Amino acid sequence: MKDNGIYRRLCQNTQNGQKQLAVLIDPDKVNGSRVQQLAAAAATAGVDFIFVGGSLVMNNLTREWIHIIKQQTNIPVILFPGSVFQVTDAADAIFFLSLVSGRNPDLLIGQHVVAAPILYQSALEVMPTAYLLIDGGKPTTVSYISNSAPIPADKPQIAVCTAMAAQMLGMKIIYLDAGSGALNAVPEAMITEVKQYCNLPLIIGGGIRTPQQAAGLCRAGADLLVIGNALETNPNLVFEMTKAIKKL
Ligand code: 1GP
Repeated sequence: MKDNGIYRRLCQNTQNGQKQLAVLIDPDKVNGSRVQQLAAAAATAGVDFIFVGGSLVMNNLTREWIHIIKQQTNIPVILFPGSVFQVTDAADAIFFLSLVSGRNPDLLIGQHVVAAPILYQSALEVMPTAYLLIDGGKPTTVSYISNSAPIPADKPQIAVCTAMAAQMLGMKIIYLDAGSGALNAVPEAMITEVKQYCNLPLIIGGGIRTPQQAAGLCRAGADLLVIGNALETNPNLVFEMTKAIKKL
């Protein structure tokens, strides 16, 4: 298995209490010039990671967009794939996501078996990640496509037990996602409780729109925030977002 230093960097920043920001680029929601603009803004703002992927992707542009990103910046690019079709070794690493909040065997282990031989031969760093879908106030593409129920937002104990089990199974990252375009981000109380019981890097995404909200989620215990929609429509928001979390 490859070590491109990505997981080590995530852990180091987490241990140092340095809050991190990732820009999520969904290949379908942007065109080439928007990708270029987002990557350039991310580089200037000091963003930590760029994620590329989506739960349902119609255009086969993942590889092309990563090449554009790589021309703009050397920020590590991590695949955030909705399916095995999005795997490309143009990126530096991949979240090997297991949808542990759901009970769909294909997304717990099935797709992983199909992807394993491809990943084995690729240059990607593979990061085993427990992916927990949290109810964000409306149905999202990921809940529909994954055919799985999200964890209710007012049941932090379910998230805690799920994250604990994932850590005991040897997963290396916990990712709580309210889903792209969620009305409500993951509740701060849930983040705090999960962080209390798990000492893995904690990623939070879905429905994050303002710097104030981002700061609150970091104070609650998030180590890395992921923002997609809000930056796709306004790339310059990345400057305020990084300022808000880096000063914590
Ligand atoms: C990634 O689902 C998030 O984890 C992205 O959500 O597009 O709402 O920022 P937004």
